[in-house]
Amino acid sequence: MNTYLERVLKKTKEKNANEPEFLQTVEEVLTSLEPLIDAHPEYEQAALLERLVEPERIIQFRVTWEDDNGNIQVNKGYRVQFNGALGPYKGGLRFDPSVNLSVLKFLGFEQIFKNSLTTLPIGGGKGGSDFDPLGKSDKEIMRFCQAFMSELYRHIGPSLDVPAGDIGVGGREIGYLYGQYRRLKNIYENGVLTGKDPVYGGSLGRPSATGYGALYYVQEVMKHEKDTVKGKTFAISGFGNVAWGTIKKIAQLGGKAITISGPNGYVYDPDGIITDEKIDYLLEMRASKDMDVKMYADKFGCEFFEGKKPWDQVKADIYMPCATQNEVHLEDAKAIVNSGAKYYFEVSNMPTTNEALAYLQEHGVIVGPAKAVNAGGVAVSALEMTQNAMRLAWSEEEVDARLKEIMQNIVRASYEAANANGFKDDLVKGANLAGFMKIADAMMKQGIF
Ligand code: 2IT
Repeated sequence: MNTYLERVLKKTKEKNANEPEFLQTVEEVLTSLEPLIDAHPEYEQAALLERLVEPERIIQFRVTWEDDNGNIQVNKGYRVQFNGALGPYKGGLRFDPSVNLSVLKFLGFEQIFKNSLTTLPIGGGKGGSDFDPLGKSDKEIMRFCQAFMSELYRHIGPSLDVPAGDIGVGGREIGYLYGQYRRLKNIYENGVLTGKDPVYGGSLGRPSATGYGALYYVQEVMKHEKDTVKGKTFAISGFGNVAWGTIKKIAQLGGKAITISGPNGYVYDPDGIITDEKIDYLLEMRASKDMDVKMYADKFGCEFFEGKKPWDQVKADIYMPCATQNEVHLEDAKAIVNSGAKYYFEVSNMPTTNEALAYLQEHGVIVGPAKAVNAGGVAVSALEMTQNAMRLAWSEEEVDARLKEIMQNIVRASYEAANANGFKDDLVKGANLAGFMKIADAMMKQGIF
């Protein structure tokens, strides 16, 4: 391996030894960049990679709130402002008990490359809390969001850092967060957050953008393979906003999603999640306090497999994890290869361990990486920022047309970067290379700091 790359990887591992998720993504990304690092010795002189793997700023704070029983609760709050070379820091907020600095640094690092791939002017960031929304009342959610924003508001702004949603943060939470921001700053600055309801400046089509965008990516790859979505079966994990948009667009394109999953098991629906009733029920389930995927099995009379994941159980033409990180391990990858599936598209962030990803690719499965496949969400967020800055609202059709074009360009740019660097049609390496080129260029031009 390139000696500079090797040295930076080793040093990063030493310096962040207690951050496994972050190291996983750094290793995956940096090892893809070798041809570009070889071709640009000036990067080493400018310590470009050392700077790239170190967040520009991390804010960590205490969030104190009162639950419905009058007890005082304390959580950790974070914002990682990872890289601002291409624009204001941009990325979601995740509220989940698994949130820690390693998880947010992995998400923030991925976000830099994803946001670069959209070609829109946004840097990379991520934030959140170890707060667990499960079983919380609406008032508790509101009080938590207000407490969280009471510290965060001084670190963000429409030209500084623009958070959005992620796991555990949807339209309702964004509303409470924005209300508190407006109250504290005494200004109408709705470009500070994206994923808002359209009634106060949210973009039409933002809730479905990640899932729809993923399918536009899938369509473009399948076109390259002279193949089509129509008639294909899809194994999906998760049942939140991202899975919903993905499943809805699969149905529109004549495909059939046959699984969904939650933390405690998966549901197999051989008839497919194709009717409006079934698709709408996903949203209802998500909005319920229990957020239990088993509700779907009970309602539509299909089987729930407790403690199991769809990967090694269900045969499908296309696999699309839509839940969370590290949900597909080596043994799952083996099962997917054995099923004879030709395609695997990551939709959730880093759903695949590095060894599982390598196994899939070595065995001829076409892999679309999360930072490219799910970029439609943040792309429409960037469109929301533009609409807010211009004080206008585009129609849903207009937003969707732009989303489609952005996703098609990401596929083209990925093939191009892969093939120009000797990795034939490798969409994983291609996405890393294409994303990196713009960031590196911008960082070099902005001087050393
Ligand atoms: O992972 C992601 O790209 C998101 N959670 C959305 C980020 C955004 O700013 O819309």
